[in-house]
Amino acid sequence: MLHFGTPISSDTKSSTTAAVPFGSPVPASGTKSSTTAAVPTFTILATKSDRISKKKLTEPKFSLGAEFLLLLENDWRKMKWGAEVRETLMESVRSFQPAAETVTTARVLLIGPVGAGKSSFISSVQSVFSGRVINRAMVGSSSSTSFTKKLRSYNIRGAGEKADEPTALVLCDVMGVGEGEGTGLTLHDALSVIKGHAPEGHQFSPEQPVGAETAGFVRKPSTNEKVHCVVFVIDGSRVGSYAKSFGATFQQLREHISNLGVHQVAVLTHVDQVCSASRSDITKVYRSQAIQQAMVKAGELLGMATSYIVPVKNYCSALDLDQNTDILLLKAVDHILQYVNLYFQDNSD
Ligand SMILES: Nc1nc2c(ncn2[C@@H]2O[C@H](COP(=O)(O)OP(=O)(O)OP(=O)(O)O)[C@@H](O)[C@H]2O)c(=O)[nH]1
Ligand SMILES: [Mg+2]
Repeated sequence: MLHFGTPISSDTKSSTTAAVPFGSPVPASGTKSSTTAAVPTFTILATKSDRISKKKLTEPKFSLGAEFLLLLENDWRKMKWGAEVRETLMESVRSFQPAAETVTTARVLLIGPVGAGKSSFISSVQSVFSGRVINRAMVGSSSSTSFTKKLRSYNIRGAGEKADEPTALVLCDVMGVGEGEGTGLTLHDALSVIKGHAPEGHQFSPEQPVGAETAGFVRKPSTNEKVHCVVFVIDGSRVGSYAKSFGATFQQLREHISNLGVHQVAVLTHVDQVCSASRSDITKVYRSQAIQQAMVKAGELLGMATSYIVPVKNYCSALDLDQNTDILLLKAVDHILQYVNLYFQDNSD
């Protein structure tokens, strides 16, 4: 059985390298170059009797999770907001079809540390299509053990009057990856899900890896049953304090997943806790230097260029939908679907 930390055999490694289409660890300088263009000027939003020295303005001190008050003058990633943008994105997701004749739905797996917001992301995307905030995938509270224990697949669809409007998107929820060995999802089980061997509803247990003896084991999964894209979900407010072992775990996982020809992207959650200005106005998300830096940190953790990472604010405490929060979530889905179709392009004969 493969655990995180198990060395990758030389065979796997060589073919992995050949198959890895992206995501080789990005040197800090490379990552920086995509973002430094936006750095020059800052606007101070609140003063808080802050005796801000000149040094602080030019070299802002980054403290993750703290209230951070600096905003860049211009967005470092172009983004449009408003009702029309929301409707266009909704339509684009609704009309999405996997670029493969035999496949009806795109299966997307969310993987990430315990409590990162995987289930919340599924519920939030479902909320956007339902027209109201709902808890589809059960959400826990931040703790050291995963709240989600079973493999659950959610077809994103309209609710109420729009119940007959399913999208071709299926989001798969699994147990979170733990900090220590033997806690949370194992590498073996993560790969079993991606290959389509794990049955729906499978209860994860590090002592009982998915195998031929697992009830409902899918011996020969069809392309429909396999995962077509993996989304790493990282908590932006904790990205600076994750255990060092996570970096090795994720990079090992990424090598194996790339070897299966499955593309990966990442979603940075909890951005409302990284930047207070973005909490009150989510359209500031791409002006926040704290969020920008959290994305760079997430890229370093995952060995992934920041262009693969998108920020989101999940619906957690709000009871009503917000147009711009919807847009950020829909943008994330749109981003994911681009990489889903690369899977079909790569695997079409
Ligand atoms: N403020 C804020 N809280 C969030 C966000 N996303 C998730 N949360 C909260 O984080 C906690 C964990 O969320 P879950 O969705 O259960 O996380 P998970 O990754 O599914 O966790 P496990 O199933 O335990 O691995 C919950 O209390 C959520 O309400 C976010 O974007 N912003
Ligand atoms: Mg969960």
